[in-house]
Amino acid sequence: MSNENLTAVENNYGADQIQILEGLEAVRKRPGMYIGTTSSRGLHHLVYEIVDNSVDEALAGYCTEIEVTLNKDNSVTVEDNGRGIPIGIHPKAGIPAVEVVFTVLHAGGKFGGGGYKVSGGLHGVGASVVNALSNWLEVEIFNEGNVYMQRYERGNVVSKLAVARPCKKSKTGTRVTFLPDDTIFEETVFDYDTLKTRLRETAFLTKALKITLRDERTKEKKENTFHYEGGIKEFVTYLNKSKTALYEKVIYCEGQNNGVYVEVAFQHNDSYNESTFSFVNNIITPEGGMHLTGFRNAITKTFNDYARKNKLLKEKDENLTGDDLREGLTAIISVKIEDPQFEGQTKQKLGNSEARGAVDSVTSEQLTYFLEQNPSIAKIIVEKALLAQRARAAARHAKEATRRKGALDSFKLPGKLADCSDKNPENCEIFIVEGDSAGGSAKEARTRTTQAILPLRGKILNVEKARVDKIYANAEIKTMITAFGTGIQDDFDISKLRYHKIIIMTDADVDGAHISTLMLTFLYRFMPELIKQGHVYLAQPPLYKVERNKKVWYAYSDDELNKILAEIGRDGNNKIQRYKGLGEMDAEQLWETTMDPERRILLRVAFDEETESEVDLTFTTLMGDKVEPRREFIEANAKFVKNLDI
Ligand code: TSJ
Repeated sequence: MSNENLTAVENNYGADQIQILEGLEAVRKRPGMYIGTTSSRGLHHLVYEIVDNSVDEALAGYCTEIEVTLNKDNSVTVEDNGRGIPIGIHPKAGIPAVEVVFTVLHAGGKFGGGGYKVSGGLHGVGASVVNALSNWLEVEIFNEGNVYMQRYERGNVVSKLAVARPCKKSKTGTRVTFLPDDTIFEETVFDYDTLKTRLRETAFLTKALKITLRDERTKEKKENTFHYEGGIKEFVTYLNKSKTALYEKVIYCEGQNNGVYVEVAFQHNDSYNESTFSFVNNIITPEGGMHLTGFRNAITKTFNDYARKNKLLKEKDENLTGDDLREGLTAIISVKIEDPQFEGQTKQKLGNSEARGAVDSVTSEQLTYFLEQNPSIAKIIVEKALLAQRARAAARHAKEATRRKGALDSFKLPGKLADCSDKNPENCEIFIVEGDSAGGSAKEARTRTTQAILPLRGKILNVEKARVDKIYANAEIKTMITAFGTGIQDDFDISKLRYHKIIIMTDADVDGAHISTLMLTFLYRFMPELIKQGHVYLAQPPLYKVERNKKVWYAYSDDELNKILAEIGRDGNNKIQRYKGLGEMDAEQLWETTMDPERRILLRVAFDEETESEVDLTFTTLMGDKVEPRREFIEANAKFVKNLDI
């Protein structure tokens, strides 16, 4: 018997309580089973698990404010102004309900009134898991002029629930503070920006809820407050802020149908990309599902009906397709449902078929009415879709023409490509290299069996500002599509990928960064699976070469340069060369520093699907044409780099 259990017996806990401790012990033994991962991502999930409980209280109508504070000791405090977790004795467990919440797995929502209506087994269940994975956790409940307090360590009760101090009689709510267990998590330092993005999203999704995030760890205290009366309507405005909207209003539909609460908001912009994000109970569904299908059906049907009825589409005209109508669309679909079923390989796809009907009927009904009330907006959208229809036909022709010429066939590989000889894609990598001269060195340096080189001339097309027909007509892009072998968009087939590593190799300067971003934008918009499945990398050429007494060091950052100099001594015997571009390195240097799998540094490009809306915003902000948001972005933070993993 473990020590924890002995303690429990001495404290006169019954058999039930011993079961509880064994339950939480299971969480500590296999944390991955309960929070997915013990990486930084899992660490941040602890905060979301706790915050979700407060959000449920807000959805039930009893809480208007949540505050999240990162404390100096790296513990986190989450406080809400809800009713407070019930402190009465739980009839079955014979202990205070709050203690059940923190010590019984999946205890959330099993008591009380209708408070957890929409939690559906997703919210309000994580408190005991967080407790089990925390060094210590303290809960304070503000109730009738008293603050009730209880403390736990590694999931175990160390003090009975008791009044700790008085408080204002009118104050109600719950405050939880916990320190993640550093023997369980690989990373225990919270990242302010990660929490900020997620909490902003939560505030958008929960109309009128005010969420404040504070950082008390640093000298300069940080604080952000998110409070959106317009909810997802304001989310759409936020996502479109660096684009040019085609009309001022955000179209918004809301309603309840078949036990599903539906909210939909959208607005078109002058770009050619769709940015739609769907959520179930505030959780993003990266693979969509029934709610997304319902939305798409409603959009296609309602706009075609309207366009026919109002003669914007003539009898001989073909119907507008969903793709036509969604060109330049920014949309949020949010449903709240009692018992969500998740499907698909990664369980990120909503399976409840009632959600399809509900979103379809709420959207169709209210959108029909909206279009009748706003004929000028209706006309703008239909005309945009008609242009898209024509461009799509042109693109089809362009594609067919290129196909006829065989330019997209992988057996007609582009002449500029120096291909590798190994035919197993798993062993192969392709370097996309900026400029012919660097391309030349790379071709000389490479391992011919497994490394292919594709030099690109100049800047590639900015796909944020071009339609599909232009994209098919662009030589550099065509070359890449052919070399990769997968095709793009609807034709995309990952099983045809010819290289498992696609490595973008550009100069370590501003121009190089710009070219990398253009490349990534192209991949993100047209072959997102390549990024999602981790096939895309950025090469890291060194910034400096240091020579001393015939010995050579390479530094990949200023910090590293300083470290090297500190080690070898800063005197006249050092020769320091700053690399301005790949072209300054000869083939051997390029191999040693940037291409040799044994010695190089590669950054794998990754993005967190949970905050995909932020990734989308990153690309449109970096590549869009509004200058102001871009400056703000670059000054605020090179967020982009945050999406990179080594
Ligand atoms: F997860 C948690 F338990 F740690 C936690 C819960 C953490 C935080 C910061 C807040 C909460 C929480 C729980 N806030 N509000 C509530 N509400 C209830 O637990 C509650 C209150 C009253 C009734 C009722 O029917 O009277 C029902 C519930 C579920």
